[in-house]
This record gives sequence, structure tokens and C-alpha cells, in this order.
Amino acid sequence: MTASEHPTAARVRPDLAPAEPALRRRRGGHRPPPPGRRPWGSIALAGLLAVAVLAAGAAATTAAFGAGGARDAGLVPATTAPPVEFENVSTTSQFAFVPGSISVTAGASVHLTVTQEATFPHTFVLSPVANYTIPTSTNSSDLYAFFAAHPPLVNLSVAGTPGVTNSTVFTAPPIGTYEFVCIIPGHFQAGMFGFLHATNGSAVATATSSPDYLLYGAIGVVVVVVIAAIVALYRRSAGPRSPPSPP
Ligand SMILES: [Cu+2]
Repeated sequence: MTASEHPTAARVRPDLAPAEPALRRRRGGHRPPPPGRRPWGSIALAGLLAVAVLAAGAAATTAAFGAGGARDAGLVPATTAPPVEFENVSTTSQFAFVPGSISVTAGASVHLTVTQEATFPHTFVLSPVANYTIPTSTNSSDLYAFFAAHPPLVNLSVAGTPGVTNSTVFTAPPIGTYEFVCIIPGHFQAGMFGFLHATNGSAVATATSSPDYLLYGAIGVVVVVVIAAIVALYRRSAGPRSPPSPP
């Protein structure tokens, strides 16, 4: 490497010599040039190290940006077309929905499949009323009256044969929590209900605030490391030059 630097330096010197006396003075006058290789090699090494550190920093920064890009890419289609989501719920012989809590993105096209695990019929009836929990004391006729007054978003029934499924597609309601129940008499009262959470994709939304701090932190660390490396190398290269090498 050092061998290839000499020709370069020699090529540059004639150009600069007439125009820039200051540079010539600095190179030839103050510093003893004899070993010659040492300063140029150290400077080149410092430059290479700085470049390497910068490259590592850039890689880290790119990683941070990359995550942001992936998020943005995920958000763009969401604004242009509603996401398509799939939910599967089972109805059990213990008068339960499994899972009893599902999350969807508000406005999404939700493909819901209800699978029967019990040997007797169940229903899946989704309330259209946001953030309202039907009192568990509600009897069957009041439950029917409620859904007569508030037409359900989903009204599926599954026959009493294990493995039977029933599916539908519906548009997820606005952000909020919506209760779903089994309206077969006695089932809701036995605890057969659950909740659908319509969100704005909170996992995506909460992630957008932090990457900026991560990014600036990473850049700050890289800058500090580069400065430290340059200072350390400058000191190291200046050190051994003071005791003159044997001629
Ligand atoms: Cu039921």
C-alpha cells in the first residue's frame, strides 16, 4: 500500500509546488521526511479506519431506515385498500368461544370461520355497539330484543357436529371493542361470549415514534467513535515520530 502511495504523492507534488508554497513548507520544512512511509501510512490507515467505522455506522443506520421502510411499505397498501384478515374461532362443549378475544384492523375485510367442536349447535353473533358489554344477567328474550334493536354485524350458526364450519366475510367496524355471543338460550348466560377488538393496527402505530430516537442515537454514537478513532490514530502516528529512527 505504502509503495503505491509514493508515486501518487510524487505526482501531486509537482502540481502543488508552484501554486502552494504553504503545503510545500509543511511537508518539507517542519517535519523530518526521511522515513516518509510512516506519516503517509498512518494517515492512510486513519482514513481507512474512519471509512470502515463510517461504513459500519451507515450499515446500522440503513438497518434502522430499513425497518422504517418496511413499515411504510406495510402502511401504504392499508391506506389504498382495506387489509384482508383471517380469523378462526371455535365453539366448544364448555359453552365457550376459543379464542374469546380476537383483534382485527378497523375497516379490514375479515374472513371469519367458526368451527364446531361441540356435539350441539352454537351461534356466533357480533354486536354492532362499540364498547358495550351486555350484562351477563340478560335473559334470552332480552338478548334477542337487543339484537333486534341492534342488527348484528355477524350472525353465524354452526350445526351440532364436531368439525362443522361456517364462514363469512364482513367489514371490521370502527375502532372499539365489540361483544360476540351465542344466542342459543342458556349459552350466553353460561358464559358463552367474547370480544372483538377493532384497532388501527396499534403495533404499527406505536412503533413509528421510537425509530427517530434510535436513528439519531446511532448517528451520534458513530460520530463519537469516528472522532475518537481519528484522535487516537493521530496521537499514535505523532508519537513514534519524535524519536528519530536510525538512518
Ligand atoms: Cu352456544
